[in-house]
Amino acid sequence: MPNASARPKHGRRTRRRRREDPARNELVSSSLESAQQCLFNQDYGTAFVHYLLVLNLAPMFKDFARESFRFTLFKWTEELDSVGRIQELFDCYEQALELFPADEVILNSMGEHLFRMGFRDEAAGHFHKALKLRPDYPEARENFYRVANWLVERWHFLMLNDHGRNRKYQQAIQKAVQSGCNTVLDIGTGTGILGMCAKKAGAAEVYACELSKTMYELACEVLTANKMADSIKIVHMKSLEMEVPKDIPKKVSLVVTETVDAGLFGEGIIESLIHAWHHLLLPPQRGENEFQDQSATGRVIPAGATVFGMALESLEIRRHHRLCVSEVGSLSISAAGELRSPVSCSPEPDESMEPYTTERLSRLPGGYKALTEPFTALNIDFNNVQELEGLSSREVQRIRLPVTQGGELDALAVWFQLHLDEDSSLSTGPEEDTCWEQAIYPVHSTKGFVLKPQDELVVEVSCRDAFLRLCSVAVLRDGHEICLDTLQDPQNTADPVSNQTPEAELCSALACLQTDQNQIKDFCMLECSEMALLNNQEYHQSFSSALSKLISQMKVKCQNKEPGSGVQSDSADLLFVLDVSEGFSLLSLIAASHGHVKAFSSVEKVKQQEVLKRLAQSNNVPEQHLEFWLNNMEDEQGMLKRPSREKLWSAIMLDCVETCGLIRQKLMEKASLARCLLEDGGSIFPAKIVVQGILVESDTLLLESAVQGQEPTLGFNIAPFINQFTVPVHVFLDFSTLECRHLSEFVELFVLDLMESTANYTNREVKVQATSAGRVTAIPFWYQIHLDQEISVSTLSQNSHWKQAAVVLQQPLRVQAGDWVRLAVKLQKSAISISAHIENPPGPMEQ
Ligand code: 44T
Repeated sequence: MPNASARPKHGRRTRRRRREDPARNELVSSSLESAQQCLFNQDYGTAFVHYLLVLNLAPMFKDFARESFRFTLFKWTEELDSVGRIQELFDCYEQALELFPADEVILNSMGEHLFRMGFRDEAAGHFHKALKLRPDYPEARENFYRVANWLVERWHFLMLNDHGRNRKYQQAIQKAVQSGCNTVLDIGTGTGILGMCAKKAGAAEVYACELSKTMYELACEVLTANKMADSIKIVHMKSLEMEVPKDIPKKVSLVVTETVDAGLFGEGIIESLIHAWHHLLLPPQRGENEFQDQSATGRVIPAGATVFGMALESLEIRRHHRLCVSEVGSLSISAAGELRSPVSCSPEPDESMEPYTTERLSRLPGGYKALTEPFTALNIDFNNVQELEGLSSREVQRIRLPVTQGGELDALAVWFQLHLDEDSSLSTGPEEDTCWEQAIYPVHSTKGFVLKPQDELVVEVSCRDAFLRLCSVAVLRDGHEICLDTLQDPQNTADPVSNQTPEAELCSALACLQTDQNQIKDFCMLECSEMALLNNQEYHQSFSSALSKLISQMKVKCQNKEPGSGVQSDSADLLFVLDVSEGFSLLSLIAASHGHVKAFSSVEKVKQQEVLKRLAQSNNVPEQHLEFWLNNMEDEQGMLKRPSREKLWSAIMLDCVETCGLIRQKLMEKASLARCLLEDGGSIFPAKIVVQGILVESDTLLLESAVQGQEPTLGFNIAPFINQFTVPVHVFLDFSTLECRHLSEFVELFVLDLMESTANYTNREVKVQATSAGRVTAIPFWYQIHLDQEISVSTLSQNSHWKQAAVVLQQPLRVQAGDWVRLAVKLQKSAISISAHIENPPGPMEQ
């Protein structure tokens, strides 16, 4: 971006002289006139150019023209966006921001474009600036909250609140520096904490690098606040791009890093360390020579890691990665073909696949059953570059694990011990008192496999493409090997769940040896939440019942209106149903399966459409009764337009709640549009949503939201800086396993009537009585989704694909049992905010 401060500034004299220039004045006023004329003619591109000219020549018009200029900019960039002229779009914003560098509306809008284009970091920077300029600007606030989770990931708070981890790192660094490692590089410095530890321990030179722009800027602020801005040199780059002497003057004697994720290698630590050993670190200490000068050799903290694995059964994991049901809302779904979650450790690494997901096993809803003892999957020495380099070419390691408890094999879980040095280590294990999540490698074989106590499970451990991969490949049972290959066609192989005869086992073993590419079955990928939704029978059954009620009501009405026109083949009699759910949804097909219905699905992905078509066929739904709406539509606005025939929709299905637990953006706008498109007697599904919540005391939620306490972190001032990224609404929460004390009953917080425009409000006051004494730190909330008057589903239900959200209060509120708490609940652009106060003096005992 052009640097505004580098531009030549006009002195006063020049300005005055210019203002008096009559030719210039002429140009300004004619351009202004042209701008307005073009605006009137909706020629925004030309209007924009005229405005630029006017405001550059005559800045005194800035206040006068600000509104029209913004309007022109937004219209013009919308046009550029729609035709994909992205570079020009951003050029316009940059020109606009040169004229109005402190215009929060322009900043926010540019942020929105950046965000849509996938530049989250830059987008967030713009939202942040807009918000700093106008803290009460709701659009920027909402945008900022939406991106803050990506920008400064929530684990930063957990890490800084994990005093045990902080202290262990500090001690290990101190020991290394005191033993002579006096030049230090902190790779992935985050808030700057490890680099500051090195400096405080007395290191002569400390360098740090950070890949994320937001974190880099944050670290700079932290260093300044701790008076280390001059003594720690920080660069905004990936360590792999760093060179000596360009970025650091000479090789260092110590690299400190915590660039590890739940699967250990996911942040690229192997690659970073190989590069560091070749380019940034002094040569390693040789042999056991402890008296070698530490300042002349290099080492790494952490020194290495041990990775553990364990096989487990968990219904929660299963339902997010495999299809577990054969019927959904009275549809048979056995003809769906193979459906897979995008988390798969298949032998051919695929860009669209993640090898693992993460869970905190101690908080897994429904718990888990360990099927094997933990086993050591890998040991790695970060101080041995040959070992690091050999990792990716290392042969796949086969491990045989005795099954200790029978159960369905759902996943392999992985955690590790990080050896900071020879004396000290951190563990991320499920049993430890740490906040770290474990890596989960789900098992995909469609039908699952029930392990028995005498079995042995064969697991393959490999490390291609820098990810640690664990794959359950086979089971040894009664001297036979049963293959668990996920790529074979489950319909063509013997069912591994059943007690197979030795012959059948041999057959499946043979099938495993089949390497013909044709055997690799085509599959359709679904997000984990889509898979969980598909497995949610209650949800689909409720929809099916509500739809069937509506359809019969509408049919009766239809017959009353046009007696005698009830011939099924006559498409004039069909009811039209539109499902605008995002992602994969069976609702349109369920509607079509009721007969007399032409349903439109919004499923976009071709493979997913094929699944729906297959299911339509296998469930005897006529092909022409299921259509894909978006195949003919170009833009989202067109989505809710009625069918081409002069017939309005009988039902429109909106999916109102995001998996993360928040109301979908623009829900109420969509609902009001949908209302206009309904035929008389038609309905939106759902008709109404009730937001419910509860007062709780939860320290866990606090620890994940902000750096807690007044004490400086390891003596450094970090909290106020990182806490700028605190977000008041916590998402993806599992209320059923959240450690918390309930301080009230469930309470209705808000009602959204999708069928009624007048019934809605944006602010509501709710009074709730505390049932026991404590500190209200948060208000978890969820939704009762009313499909019609009688039928509803809750996003809190056990089998739901939804998670919950919680408002974390800025200040905990002390309550006594019996106190009335007044909640001010606000809904602004689909975003809920809540503030809580004690009703003081005690209010009337009404609610
Ligand atoms: N892990 C905690 C924290 N980065 C994740 O931009 C640790 C989680 C954890 N910068 C289990 C155990 C633990 N060059 O800000 C990020 C990232 C940056 C780099 C420059 C590079 N090559 C990199 C790589 C990453 O480093 C920061 C931290 S990485 C994420 C750490 C007990 N689960």
